[in-house]
Amino acid sequence: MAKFRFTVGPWNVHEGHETFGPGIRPEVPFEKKIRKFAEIGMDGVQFHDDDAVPDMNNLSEEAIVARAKEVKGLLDEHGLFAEFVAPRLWFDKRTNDGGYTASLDEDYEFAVWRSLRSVDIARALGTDKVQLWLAREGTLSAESKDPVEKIRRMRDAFNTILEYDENIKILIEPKPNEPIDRSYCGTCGHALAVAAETVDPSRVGVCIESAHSIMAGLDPANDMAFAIAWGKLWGVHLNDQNGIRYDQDKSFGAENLRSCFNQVKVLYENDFGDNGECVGLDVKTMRTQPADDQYRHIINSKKMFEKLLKKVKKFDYGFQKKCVAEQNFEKLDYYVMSLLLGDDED
Ligand code: XLS
Ligand code: MG
Repeated sequence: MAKFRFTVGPWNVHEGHETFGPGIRPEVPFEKKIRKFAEIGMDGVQFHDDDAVPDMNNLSEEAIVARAKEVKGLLDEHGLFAEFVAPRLWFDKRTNDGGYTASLDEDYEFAVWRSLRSVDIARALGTDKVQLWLAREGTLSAESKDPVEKIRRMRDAFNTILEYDENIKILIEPKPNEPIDRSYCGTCGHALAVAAETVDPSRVGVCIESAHSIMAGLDPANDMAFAIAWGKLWGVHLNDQNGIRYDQDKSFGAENLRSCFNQVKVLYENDFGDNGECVGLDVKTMRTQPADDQYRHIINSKKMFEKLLKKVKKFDYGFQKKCVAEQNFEKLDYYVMSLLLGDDED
C-alpha cells in the first residue's frame, strides 16, 4: 500500500463568482496558490491547460511549451508534481456547442488542437496524464445533433490524442450534466465503454468524482469499485454533494459521511496509489468563506480523508463476516454507524 498522495487544482481557490453573484474575494495569484498548496500538505497539482499557460490560444506551440516549462520550475521549487493536464473545452466560444461533438468542423478542430497542446503541456510538466472532463459534449437542444454520429466522433477525438503521443494516458472524467443539458458520456460505465472502442484501450481510464456520481443518482464508492475491477481507476476527485442538483463540490465528508467512508475503504482495500494514482480533491469553498481562511475546505477534505482512513483501518472484518453469515445486516449497519460515531464499543 503506497502512501496516499493528494492533489488539488488552482480552480479550487476562487473569488466566489457564480451564476447568481459576482466574485466576493480578491483574486489569488497563481504562484501564491502553488506555494500555499505545498504549505498545506498537497503533494501535487491538477491543471487545466490554461492554468499552466494562460492566453494559450494566442501563443505558438513552441511558446506554449516554453511557458509550461517555467511552471514546471515553479512546481520543482515547491516540491510538487503535476498530476494531469485537462484541456479547458468550455470557456472558449468555439466550444459553446461542445468540442469533440461540436456541430461545426472548425470547432471540432479547435477542440482537438487544444487537446494536443494539453499533451504538450503535460509532457513539459512531467506527467503522462491528460484528463478529459467532457463539459459540453452533449446537447442543449436534443434534436440539434445526431447522437450516434457525435458519440463516435468523440471516440475519434480520443484516438487523435492517443495517436499524437504513443505513451500519453487519457483519464475520462464523466459527469451527467452541467454545463451541458444532456451529456453523451455521463457515467463511469459510459466512459469505460468508449475507452474499449479506442485505438488503444490500455491507455484510457477514468477519474471518478464523488459529486458527479451522486448527480447521476449513483454511488461514488461503487463507481470507483467498478473502475477498479477492470484496472481503470486512474484518478479520483473527492468532494461531496447534497443530492442530485447542480455540482456543489463540497468539502469531502460534509454531506454523506458513510458514503465517503466507503470511498476511502474501497481505495484503501485495493491499494489505490500503488501505480501512481493520486487522491485528487475537487472542492470549492463556500461563497461566505473569508479570504484569509480560503484554503480551509482543502485542508478539511484531506483531514476528513485521514480521519475516515483511521475508521477503515479499525473496521472489524471478522464481525462483518459474522453478520453476513447470519444475514443480519441491521447488526452490520449499526456497527458501521457506531464506528463512524466513535462509540463502536457498545
Ligand atoms: C467540473 C469538473 C472539473 C474537472 C477539471 O465539474 O469536476 O473540475 O475536474 O476540469
Ligand atoms: Mg472534477
